[in-house]
Amino acid sequence: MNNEDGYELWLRYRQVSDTERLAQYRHALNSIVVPGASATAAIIKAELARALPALLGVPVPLSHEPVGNALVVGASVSEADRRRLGEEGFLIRCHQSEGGDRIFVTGNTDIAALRGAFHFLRLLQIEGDIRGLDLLSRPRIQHRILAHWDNLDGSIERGYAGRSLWHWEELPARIDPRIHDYARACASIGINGVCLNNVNADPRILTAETLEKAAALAALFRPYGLRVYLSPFFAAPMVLGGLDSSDPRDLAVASWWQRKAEEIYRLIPDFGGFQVKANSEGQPGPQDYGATHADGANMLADALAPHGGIVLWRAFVYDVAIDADRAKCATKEFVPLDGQFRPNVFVQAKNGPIDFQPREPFHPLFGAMRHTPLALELQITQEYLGQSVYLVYLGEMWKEVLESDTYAEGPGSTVARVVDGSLNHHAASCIVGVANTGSDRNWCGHHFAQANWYAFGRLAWDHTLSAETIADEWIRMTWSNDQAVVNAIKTMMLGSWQTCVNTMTPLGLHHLMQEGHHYGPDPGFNGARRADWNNVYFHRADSMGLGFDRSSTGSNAVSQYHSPLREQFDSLETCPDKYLLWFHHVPWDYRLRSGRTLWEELQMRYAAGVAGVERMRAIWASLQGRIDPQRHTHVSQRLEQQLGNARLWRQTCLDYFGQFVR
Ligand code: BDP
Repeated sequence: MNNEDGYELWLRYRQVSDTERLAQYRHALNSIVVPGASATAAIIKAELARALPALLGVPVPLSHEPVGNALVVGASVSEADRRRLGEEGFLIRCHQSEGGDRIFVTGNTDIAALRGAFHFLRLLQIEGDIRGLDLLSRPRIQHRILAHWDNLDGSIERGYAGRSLWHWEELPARIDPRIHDYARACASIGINGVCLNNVNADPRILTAETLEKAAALAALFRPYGLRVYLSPFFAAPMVLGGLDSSDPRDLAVASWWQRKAEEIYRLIPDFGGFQVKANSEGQPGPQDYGATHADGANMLADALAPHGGIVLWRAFVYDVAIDADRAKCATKEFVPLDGQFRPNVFVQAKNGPIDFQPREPFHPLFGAMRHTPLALELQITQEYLGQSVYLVYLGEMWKEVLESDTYAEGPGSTVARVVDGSLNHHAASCIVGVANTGSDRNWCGHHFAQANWYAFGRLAWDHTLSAETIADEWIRMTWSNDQAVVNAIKTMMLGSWQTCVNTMTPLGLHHLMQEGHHYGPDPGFNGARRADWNNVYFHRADSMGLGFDRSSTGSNAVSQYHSPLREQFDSLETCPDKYLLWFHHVPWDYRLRSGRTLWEELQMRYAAGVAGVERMRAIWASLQGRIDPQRHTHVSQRLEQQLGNARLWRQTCLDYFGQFVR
């Protein structure tokens, strides 16, 4: 078996192994016709010309007219379909004609046809049945954005896979050809936006010089259906424009942003918009002038609106003056502003109310702002989940969030329905994933971290897909179609998130990671300037028990959830185990549903974290010889490291918490 380095991601296009399927595909695909002449059509042609001969093991010529049974890919649909498909939706349909059978992949635009082409290729890659195809697929969420926390110096905040792919210093004169492969990968899973820079923004992102660089990337991305977004620095009018204020209510400030927007759109006519971190962790914002988040967001929205741009205004704020419980701050700040935002503003919240922890309950904001479209921000890069050492499949975690019922409009008011706009009848919708890509040869540091990039795109397109279906596709494309291999890897992936939760923060614990870099355990950490940057703030261990009391007798964060969740979370008896220590300070000898005391359960969970990694390691070892040696060794080494770290977590946390147990 040839060594592989992971560069090809899920677009490996190895020859189909099932002989019946292979015969079926060879029969159906004598020729390819891509009638379009656009840059996107050229990308479709190149992809099919690369993929089909490799998958089928025979030449599949591109021709102007169908020869024999043919695949026809391009933008042309009937009037009736036109409306159903929207801009990016596609159809894949079989037709019989005299000259031969045809498979048509069509949509309203060439971009839609590109999406359909990748979908069709996926069917072959997973060795599915393509006879009698008749399918329509359109995205459930309109803006599906990868957010890169890349800095202009090439470093990546919370990046664990090398340096920035953009090579800012070389742009615009030279564009790394690798970026085409990045764009292909994004296009293949339906991502349609790329925010180029860190939310902790460098003001220089908006200089004329940097905008030229961004424009070069935007030009590359355009035919792949990817729009560019930027994270501006809110005080840019002062830093770059020499104004003496950045107050959003100041007309000179607003007109500076208008001119900046005009400059951007001259260079990037399809610019997506701004993602803004303001008045958060030291970033400047409207509150510096006594103005509100709505004032700030609206000013930027007004500058972008004439050009069709949007503002993603982040709700990651936790000002102690608002509430001593960090989990409550964002909802308290933003709910009073509901209804005040311009139509092209999204308020963007992380999945949970604290900060991308291994597990959190969903962010209560999702059930609390019906007049404002809410964007969901997920973190693909595993900042708090073992970085590029841990094997953690995040598809399951994201499904849990998406399927969480907010009860905002009664049962069935899931986070997914809030985010896709259907619950509150918003036409606009958006989901953002903090990217885990970098210059490492395998893109994501860990071969299995590629699955999270993949899963983000697939769920962003269709959040009704199951985590298992997505894993199945990814495994077949990335590793093997051998059913035994697929089953083994799926078993590893589907338990991996819970293993990570058990390893680090079982039963609703959160934020026990080492300061700064957030890898490894440090439950006793208490040296930070702010109370809520200390780990002891989050777990509150004492001789009485463990956990943050957010019940009605504590911080009352439960009140930010709708009934019946509020009551369910509020009571120790009904609060789900997985959130127990999130919402309650629980006595050490309290008996859980398992019959074990809290202290016993905690020991059991930390042991389960270690056992989970041991299990993955054993399964992986059993696959030796069925996976190429290079990737097999790489993953084995990572699992070994993960196991060491899981043991450290168990020991450190049990030693630490054990001190309090009487
Ligand atoms: C935290 C990260 C920090 C980010 C921040 C954010 O540690 O690097 O800047 O989130 O999302 O989790 O703004």
